[in-house]
Amino acid sequence: MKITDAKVYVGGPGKNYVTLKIMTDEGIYGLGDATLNNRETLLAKYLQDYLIPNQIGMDPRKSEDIWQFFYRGAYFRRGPVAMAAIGAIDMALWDIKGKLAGLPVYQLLGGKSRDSFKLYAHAAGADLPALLDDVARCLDQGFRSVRVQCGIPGMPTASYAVPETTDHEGDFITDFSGIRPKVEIWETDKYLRFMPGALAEIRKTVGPDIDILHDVHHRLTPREAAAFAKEVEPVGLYWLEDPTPAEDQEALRLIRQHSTTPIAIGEVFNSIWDCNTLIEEELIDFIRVSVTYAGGITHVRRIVDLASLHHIRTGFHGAPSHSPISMAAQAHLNVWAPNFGIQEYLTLGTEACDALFPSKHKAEMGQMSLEDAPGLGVDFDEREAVKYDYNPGSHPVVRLTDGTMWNY
Ligand code: KDG
Ligand code: MG
Repeated sequence: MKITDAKVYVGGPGKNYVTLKIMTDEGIYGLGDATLNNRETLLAKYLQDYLIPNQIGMDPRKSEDIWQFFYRGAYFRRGPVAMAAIGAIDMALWDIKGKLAGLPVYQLLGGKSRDSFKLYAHAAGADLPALLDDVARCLDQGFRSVRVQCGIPGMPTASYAVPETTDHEGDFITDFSGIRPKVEIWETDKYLRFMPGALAEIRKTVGPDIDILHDVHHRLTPREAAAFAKEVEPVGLYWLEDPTPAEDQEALRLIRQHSTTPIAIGEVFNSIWDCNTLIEEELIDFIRVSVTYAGGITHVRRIVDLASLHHIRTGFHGAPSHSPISMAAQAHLNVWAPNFGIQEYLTLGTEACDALFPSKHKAEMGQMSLEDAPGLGVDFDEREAVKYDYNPGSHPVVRLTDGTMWNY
C-alpha cells in the first residue's frame, strides 16, 4: 500500500482550519488537522513544500516509522509548526489504519474505558453579573463543568478571553481585522485583588456539584501564582490553568509546595520533553496537550501513558482553533485513556462546521460520544471547502500599564 498524494486546504466558517487529506493507491484516504491559530498559512506551506513530497510512495500503515522519519529525521526538531504538521500527518494515518481495519481508532488504542466523556464549556463576562448569566447559559445547555473568565474592575481593557462590554458575546481570541494585534493592558495587582472573591461568588451561586475551571493564561509569576492558588483553595476549583508561562517547568514546583489547588498546563507544549519533569515530579494534575500541536495520536498517547503512571489526568485543549478532525482524534483517545479527566469543547455543532466536516459523533448535555465509524469518523466536504478563504487574524498582545510587554 502506498501514499499517492496529499492536499492541504485552509479555511472554514469563522476559522482558518488547516485540513490535510492523504490519498492512497487503494482509494482509502485519511484526514488530519494542522490548524495553528493565527499561523495557518505556515502550516500549509510547511506541509506542501517539505513533508508531502517526502511522503509520496511511503506505506501509510507504517505510522510509527513515518512519525520517526519526520521527527528524528529533521535536524531542527520540535516547535509548534513542525509538530502540528507531523500531528496532522499522524492523525490522517490513524484514520487510514482504522478504515483499513474497519474499526474506529479507539479500538486500535485498546478499546473503550467509557462510553462517553465529560466536556467543559466556556463562560465569560465583562463583569461578574454578566459572567454569572453566561455560566447559567452553559448550565442550561447541560454542561456541569464550566471555565469562567471575568473582566477585572478598573483594568483599562478586557482581560484574557472576556468581552470589552456587557453587550458583546464571543470568545475574543482571534481578531480578524488583520495581522496587527490589538493591545490589552494587564494589571496583576487588580487581578489578584478581584479574582479570588469572584471565584468564591461563582461557587456560592452554582453550588458544590459544578466543576469550576479558571485560566490564568500565563500571566502570573511563580510566587504570585503560588499565593493565588493557595488563596482560592476554599473555592474547590476543578483546575487552575496556565498559572505561569508554560516554558518554565520549574515554576510549577513553587506552586505545588504552597497549594493543593489542582493545576492544568500544556496547551502550548509540543512534545513529551516540554512536560516530562512536570509529570515525573507530579507537579501538575492535568495535562492539556492537543493532538495537533503535540505531534498527533502517536506522540500524545506516549504523554498520556507517562501521565497515567503519575496520577495525572488528561484535559486536552479544545479551543476553537481545533477542527472537528482533531477533536475526533482526541475523542478516540478520551474514550480509551484510563486516566481521562475532561475535554475542552468548542468546535462541533454549528451548521456550517457540520457541513464542512460531516460526522455523526455527538456532543450533548455536556458529554461527547463517538459513532462507531471506521477511522476517526469525520469526513471533509471539498465542495463546501471552496466557500472559504484564508482570513488573516491575530491574537491580542499584552502590555503592562507602563508599556512593558507581557505574556498573552
Ligand atoms: O490560540 C490561543 C487559544 O487556543 C488559547 O488562548 C485558548 O487558552 C485557551 C484555552 O484554554 O482554550
Ligand atoms: Mg488555556
